[in-house]
Amino acid sequence: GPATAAIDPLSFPPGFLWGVATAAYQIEGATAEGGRTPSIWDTFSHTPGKVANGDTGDTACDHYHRYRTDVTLMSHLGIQAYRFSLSWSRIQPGGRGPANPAGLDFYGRLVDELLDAGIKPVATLYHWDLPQEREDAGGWTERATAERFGEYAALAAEALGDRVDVWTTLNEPWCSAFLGYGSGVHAPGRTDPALALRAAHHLNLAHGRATAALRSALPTAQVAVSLNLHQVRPLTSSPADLDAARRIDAVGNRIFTGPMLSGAYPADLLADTSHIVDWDTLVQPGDEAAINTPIDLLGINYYTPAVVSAPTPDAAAVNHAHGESDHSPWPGSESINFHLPPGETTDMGWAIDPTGLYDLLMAITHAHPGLPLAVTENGGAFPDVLTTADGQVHDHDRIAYLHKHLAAVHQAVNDGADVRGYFLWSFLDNFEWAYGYAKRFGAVHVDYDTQLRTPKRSARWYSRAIATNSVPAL
Ligand code: GBH
Repeated sequence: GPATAAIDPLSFPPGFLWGVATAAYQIEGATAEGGRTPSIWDTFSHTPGKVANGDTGDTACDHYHRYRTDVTLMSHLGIQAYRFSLSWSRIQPGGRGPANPAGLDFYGRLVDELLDAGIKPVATLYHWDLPQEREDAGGWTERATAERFGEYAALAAEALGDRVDVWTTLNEPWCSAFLGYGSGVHAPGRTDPALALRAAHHLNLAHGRATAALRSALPTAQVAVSLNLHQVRPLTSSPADLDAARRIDAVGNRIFTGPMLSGAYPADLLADTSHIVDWDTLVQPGDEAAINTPIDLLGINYYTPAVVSAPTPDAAAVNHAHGESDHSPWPGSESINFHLPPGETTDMGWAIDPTGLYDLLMAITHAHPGLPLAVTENGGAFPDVLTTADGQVHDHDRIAYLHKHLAAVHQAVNDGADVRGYFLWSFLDNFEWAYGYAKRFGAVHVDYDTQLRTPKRSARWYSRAIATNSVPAL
């Protein structure tokens, strides 16, 4: 009502950037067009038993062919920025050698369309779709992949840098390393804690190499990385639970923020995992300095907190945080217990807890004062209620989720966190990795038979947030 509007308690600072996010393999389809070669997600999704319902990204949202109307839809919703990812194997088939003009052309056309619509492009170089040929050569477990990634970054920067001035190197390297090579629930589906730690280091190095390549090609570009930092909470304040939280924070968060932001791997992480990997041969002289190349902004992807307690012998077997795998994604901390906090969950079974986002933004602000931040992903999967009467998708639970989390971001900004923007995950319902099309994160509904897009009620609500630069009432 008018009283609320007059007080206007939840306004964001002027210039706060409102966006939506997607990723190449989750929306593009057209996996064999324009010279694209297979990625590890093509291989994985076509391997029986790896993805729910045998779903693949072969067609996905057919965005490769529908990008123009998708941008028009973004424009109608008032979206200010679009965070998308580039498919490495479209731009550089096989992950080495010269650029593929058709692949670059697709992203060039997408970027032109965005700029015409007044939408800021935010390009992510890597959202989990490693060229299969690179995996056949060892993938992220091999140092050479980091070097190849730097070369790919240079090609992308050269072709798109005149029109894209915000870049992120990696999306959630924790998932690439520990779900890809540890628990195996993501591509390439390997399950070896030593390989997972090697992958983590090479992803860090890849971030450093790509940042250097972007800097030298594009001196004025903004360079960022998106991390799924875990908001780790001990179940109780017992010393054993506190130590469990410290260990998960080390191998979940500081394994990336340590070298990226502070120039070194944390000593406690090295001690916790020295029986698994020989860090002295893995980390070569100069690596930590290369990974520490300054960034302009840290992207934080947040969905749910992690509540942990002391290790027990049966933990690995009952741990819900391991997903559909007998293998832990937590090298050296396999027996730590993860707990689902009481209260509401999303369709993923993840606890809905906006205080986790607030605490995360404040913790990173205290640990790295002055570091500009952005929420580069936040959102929830909810089953859609599609009413035939008015053809609308009444996703009130998603609106409630967004409302609470935006209020948490607003509170963090008020309390001193330098949060520059927020990207809703996701623009469209899409291929939700191991869950296939069964889980819907979109603000826009996708009918996978017709490819019809229908903005949900949450998309309308988000439009109002953007138009008012505030958190609207429910
Ligand atoms: C992001 O991953 C991805 O960047 C995006 O592509 C994806 O579609 C989106 O989120 C939704 O999944 O296992 O119960 O302890 C997020 C991956 C989610 C992994 C939270 C760790 C912990 C929940 N992370 N998860 S639980």
